[in-house]
Amino acid sequence: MYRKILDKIQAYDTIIIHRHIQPDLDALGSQIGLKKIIEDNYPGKNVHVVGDMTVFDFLGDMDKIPDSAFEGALAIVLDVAQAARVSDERFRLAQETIVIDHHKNDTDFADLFVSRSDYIATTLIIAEMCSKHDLYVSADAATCLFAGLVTDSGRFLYPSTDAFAFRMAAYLCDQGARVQEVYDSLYDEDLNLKRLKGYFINHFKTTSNRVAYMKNARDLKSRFRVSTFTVSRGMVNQMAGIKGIPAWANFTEDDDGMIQCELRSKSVPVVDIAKKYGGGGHDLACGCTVDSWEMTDRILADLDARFERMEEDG
Ligand SMILES: [Mn+2]
Repeated sequence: MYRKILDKIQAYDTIIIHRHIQPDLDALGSQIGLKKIIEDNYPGKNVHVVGDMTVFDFLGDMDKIPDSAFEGALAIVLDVAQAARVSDERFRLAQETIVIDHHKNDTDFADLFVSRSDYIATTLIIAEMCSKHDLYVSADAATCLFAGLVTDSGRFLYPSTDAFAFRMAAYLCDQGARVQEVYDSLYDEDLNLKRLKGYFINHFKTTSNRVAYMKNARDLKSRFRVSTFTVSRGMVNQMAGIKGIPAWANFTEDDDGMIQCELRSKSVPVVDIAKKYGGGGHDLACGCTVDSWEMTDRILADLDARFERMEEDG
């Protein structure tokens, strides 16, 4: 399968790399890392990265390219398989599209789909492709891939962090990944972010079966001067790692009045609940978007029912 990807890269002069909207470090790390890898191993090719940006800008910037750049180009889409969630929809203008993803979703647009839903990060797929095919991985590229691995594994804490993840971490360190630089970027926080975390810890509620949740109205963002993404994806795990709380959910109103739902669970899969409301993701970390607070109550009721028999587990 990796051979097929590399053959396609070889065949095209222009390669444009996409990933999902509101990128996390797995999306950006695999995107910017793959760009560097292609540039280093296939000199002379035009490689571009496109999409919206979030606070995670320390790995590099996006490129501004005209529509004409997509003509006859290969588009590679990373860390997302559904067209609606791809940032910069101009991938549709490309001649051919490859999707490389580790989520449990099918693709609805790819010409070639490489899916590894048992991998903890998309950057691991890129890293494995490089190690298996002896591609040169610079220290910069390795740092990008490591950033995706360390964040999508919850700093190597999530239960699905396996031997393969650690082997790939070692491989990336061997290629010169600057681990300390990644951690410095992750842990040196703005004061307003620290205060927002405090707010979460002090204000979350629990359902009768001890599912923790937060409902964040729009004004919370202006109060703490942060984005929807920061409140939604960035804060959900403030409710993680608490004895007796098997699952937690974060509901955040975005600027369009839609409510972004982030669902997390310690060990019992909840992704079917996210899917029921039009979303998806991983077994234990998934999400969906709904259009009313009433819908969030339905999601909470479903989550609460899931943990009805689990009270005694604590
Ligand atoms: Mn990912």
